[in-house]
Amino acid sequence: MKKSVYSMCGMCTVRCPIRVESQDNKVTWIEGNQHQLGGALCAKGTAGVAMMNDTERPQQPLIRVGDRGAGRWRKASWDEAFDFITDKLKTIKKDFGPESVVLSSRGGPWQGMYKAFIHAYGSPNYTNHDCTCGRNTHHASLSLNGVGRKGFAYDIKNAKHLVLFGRDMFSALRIAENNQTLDMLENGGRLTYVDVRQTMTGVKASRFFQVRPGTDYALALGVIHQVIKKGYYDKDFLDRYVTGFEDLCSFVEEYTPAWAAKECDVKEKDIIAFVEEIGQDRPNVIFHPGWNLARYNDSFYASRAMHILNVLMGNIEMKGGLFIPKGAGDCGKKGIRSIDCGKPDIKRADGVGWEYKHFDKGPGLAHLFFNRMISEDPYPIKAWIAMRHDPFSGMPDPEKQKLAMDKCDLLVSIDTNYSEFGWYSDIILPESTYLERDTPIVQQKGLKPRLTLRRKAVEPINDTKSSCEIFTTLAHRLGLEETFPFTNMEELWAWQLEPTGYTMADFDEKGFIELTDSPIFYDREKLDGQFKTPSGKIEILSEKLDTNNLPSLKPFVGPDKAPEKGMFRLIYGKVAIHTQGHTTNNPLLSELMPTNTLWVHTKRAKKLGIVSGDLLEVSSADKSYNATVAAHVTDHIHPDAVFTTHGFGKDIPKQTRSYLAGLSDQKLMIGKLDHWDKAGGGVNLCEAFVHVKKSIRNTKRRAEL
Ligand SMILES: Nc1nc2c(c(=O)[nH]1)N[C@H]1C(S)=C(S)[C@@H](COP(=O)(O)OP(=O)(O)OC[C@H]3O[C@@H](n4cnc5c(=O)[nH]c(N)nc54)[C@H](O)[C@@H]3O)O[C@H]1N2
Ligand SMILES: Nc1nc2c(c(=O)[nH]1)N[C@H]1C(S)=C(S)[C@@H](COP(=O)(O)OP(=O)(O)OC[C@H]3O[C@@H](n4cnc5c(=O)[nH]c(N)nc54)[C@H](O)[C@@H]3O)O[C@H]1N2
Ligand code: SF4
Ligand SMILES: [Mo]
Repeated sequence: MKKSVYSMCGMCTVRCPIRVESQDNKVTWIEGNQHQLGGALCAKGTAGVAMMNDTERPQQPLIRVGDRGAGRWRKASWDEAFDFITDKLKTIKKDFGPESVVLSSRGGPWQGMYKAFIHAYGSPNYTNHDCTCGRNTHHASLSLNGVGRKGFAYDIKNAKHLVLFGRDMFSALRIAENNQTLDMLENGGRLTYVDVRQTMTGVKASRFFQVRPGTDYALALGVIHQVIKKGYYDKDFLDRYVTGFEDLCSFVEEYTPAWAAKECDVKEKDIIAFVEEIGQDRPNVIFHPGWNLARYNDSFYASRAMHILNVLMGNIEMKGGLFIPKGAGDCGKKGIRSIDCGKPDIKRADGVGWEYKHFDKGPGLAHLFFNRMISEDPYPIKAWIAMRHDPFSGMPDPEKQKLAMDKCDLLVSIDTNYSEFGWYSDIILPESTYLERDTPIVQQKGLKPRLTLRRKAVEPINDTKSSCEIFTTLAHRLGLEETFPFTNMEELWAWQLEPTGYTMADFDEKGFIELTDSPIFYDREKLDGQFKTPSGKIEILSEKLDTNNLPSLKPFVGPDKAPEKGMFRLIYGKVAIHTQGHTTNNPLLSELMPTNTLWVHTKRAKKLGIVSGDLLEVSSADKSYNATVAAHVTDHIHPDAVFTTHGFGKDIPKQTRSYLAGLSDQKLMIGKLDHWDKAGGGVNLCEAFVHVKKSIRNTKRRAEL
């Protein structure tokens, strides 16, 4: 039978809208939803079928029989798997209290369901991946604007100038954003790109700054200085909605473009010319606060500087600028119901909310659990459930994490693949791939808010279940029906839609329900109340930071120095054909890019006697971990750094295509769990250094092996 469904791609967390055709339970076609993406998809999006059909993914629940990490498993029925987990969770609750269970997930629109599960069980310890992703940027926005990093969206298409600091968007894709940027460029808009190396985005840019690693904050301060000096800011907006501008003016006085140029290894005249451009293009200039610049010591302050630059441009709540995402209420409509449960009134084990009072308590900070698990302070942690999260790939120093995880009686991985954490865990619950599962309905905020959902294109081809089924069943077995008051998807959808007046049939035409016909902008004269700070204004000086002994305007210090001469800073990034660590074993994508390499600057390579293709030995700063990878010698990287693509160096024999292929950046980041930004909370992943030398293993011999 032929079928066509609207759904959402699941090959990365962008979740592009798609349409999938199938015949006799086989997927025959995937394309981007014509109504939103005009059919476009990225290479990963088209590799979804290969993932679904891959036999190197878990195909039924698996219970560990050997030692942790030994890779010996026995197949189990779902009934047995649910019993295994619920029995252990009941015993742990009885012996250690419900707070001794942590649940981590990869955030996203369904995290409310996972959070509700762990809260209903009685633990406050929900966490997510964001300490290694956008936490600094999030906290920077909160401290300034009173709303987090998702409190603003960007109307790139209508902008005149997009400024990206290490936001390599044409590798680290979001299709809609890429399309908007291409439209902006076609309309004559400018793109300024800042990175420590040349990238897919840099080559499309009208201006490129190759900076010394970790100096974005200096560049931003130099730009702010010049913007203020030239008067290229929106005085009316500042008067109306912003406090602390005078303090900013005196703070940046010493940070001249000449100073910034020296710190960043760029030319003063280029900074001045750039400021002239944004002077012409404002207010339609967008500074993206980025992600990767958010992983250095001072990234919280670098991100704050980006947010401040947006404020100076006066680009908030306008076409071609930043806008506040709108929801059902803004359309005069009632919102959907979502699974929810209040947080238990117990201290979090990561210290967020009591020891660290200025951080968002929602997901806390995942890296702060590990030391506390080892010391059992404030209480022991006895179970870790990882839902669509691989702490051993997404967070540094997996060996240290294992010491903490060994304190647990139960490690659960809910994953579509074997993750590095899953391989070490006690039980793997295989989730059906995105093509084989339904999800709850979600609201997508924006200028035109909408309701959408993922719907299965085919029935699961293996003995797998959706996370919604998994959490609902676990909840029912643990007596938590009050939080999960439904038994199947149809009941859940009906319960969610009930207040809205819409029905499931309303999704049929386009795959989503638009809550309004035309974009909603707020009146710029009436933005009071939109900034959720104590004063209701955008606060350049934050009282919350002050009471936590943190400056609002921090003098530039610069990144860490290499501990020894000759070492390199290890930086990393994404490529357009892989997602984090979980597509390197995909049958199609592994063919397109089977391994990573290490980029080394030509001059440094020459000194080391390295040419492209040579095998290199790369060691962690303390030399306790070594790996071998091929060199990519290039002029297009700052000489202080080496660069690799994240997601390789996997150690899971069951995944034959990615097994030991390439280099793992996170395994080289020894000690980095304890190296984090006290103001922003993010892990300083980019402050890691490595030793690099030519390997004694020659390429020819390796090829023969
Ligand atoms: N060294 C280093 N560390 C990094 C990064 C880096 O580049 N280098 N990147 C950082 C960034 S930006 C992020 S966001 C984090 C990401 O860190 P993680 O969130 O841990 O990484 P992901 O690979 O997105 O997903 C984790 C797991 O989800 C599984 N998964 C994928 N799809 C599904 C699904 O549909 N259902 C279920 N149940 N599981 C699924 C994958 O198989 C994978 O095992 O890592 C961060 N850490
Ligand atoms: N194809 C693909 N797309 C993705 C993802 C994916 O895994 N694959 N992941 C998604 C996720 S979770 C995220 S968070 C985003 C990440 O999106 P981005 O942050 O844009 O992506 P990255 O590739 O991690 O990092 C971008 C760049 O930062 C540079 N960089 C390193 N140090 C510095 C510095 O000191 N200054 C500056 N200016 N640049 C520096 C690196 O060289 C790299 O080119 O991408 C999302 N999109
Ligand atoms: S960017 Fe590519 S992989 Fe990610 S959701 Fe969109 S189509 Fe899928
Ligand atoms: Mo991320």
